[in-house]
Amino acid sequence: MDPACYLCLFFPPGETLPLATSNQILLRFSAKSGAPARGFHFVYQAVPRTSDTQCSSVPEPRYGRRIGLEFSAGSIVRFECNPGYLLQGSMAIRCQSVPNALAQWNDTIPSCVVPCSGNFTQRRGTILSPGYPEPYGNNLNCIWKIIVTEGSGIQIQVISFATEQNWDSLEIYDGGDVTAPRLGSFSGTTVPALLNSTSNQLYLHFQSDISVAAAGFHLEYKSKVTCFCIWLSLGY
Ligand SMILES: [Ca+2]
Repeated sequence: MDPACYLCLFFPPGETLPLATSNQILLRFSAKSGAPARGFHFVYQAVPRTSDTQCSSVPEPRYGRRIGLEFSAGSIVRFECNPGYLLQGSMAIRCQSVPNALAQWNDTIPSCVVPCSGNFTQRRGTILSPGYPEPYGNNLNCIWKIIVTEGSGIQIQVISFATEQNWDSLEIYDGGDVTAPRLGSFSGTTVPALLNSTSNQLYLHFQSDISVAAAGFHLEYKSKVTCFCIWLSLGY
């Protein structure tokens, strides 16, 4: 016992007190005159109550959503990510009862991440810089390919763009690889709002150097059926 204390209670740093049995807890602190002591620092956390037939509640993944509100044994909760993000982990988890123990989910909650590469074949899509909306990492070398139906073109709309000027750049090629004509090389914050391909493929290459990052980018693309415009002009 610390001789400076009239009565001291010691908890080793990092020790967790037993879980409260209700949703309320009362802490009362009083000090009598005498020598001061160092005091205390607690952190508390609300913990979902579980039972042998009830799993812990499941939060929404960051940049995604949870589908399902039943957390009882046998229930399944599914997950989806926002456009541009890829689900890492299980798409669905199941609450299962455990003999003589609390019910538990059969897997951990997945996360939604931005991949540093990918092939896009849908008519519309979202391309984000890794980590978006947080700053991207250093030493990145990411490649995304967009391939839509032959005969279609691709239009990219730049929703936001910010990279380290001159050192981190996004290059867009009007075709399937770097041998295709370059549609543009973008760095800093100046980018045209719309970019149009002449073919049905685009190749995007993002490179960041060893230091200093920025918020990155958010691009939306859609395929444009060029023949449709001709039909319209012909009155079909
Ligand atoms: Ca940089």
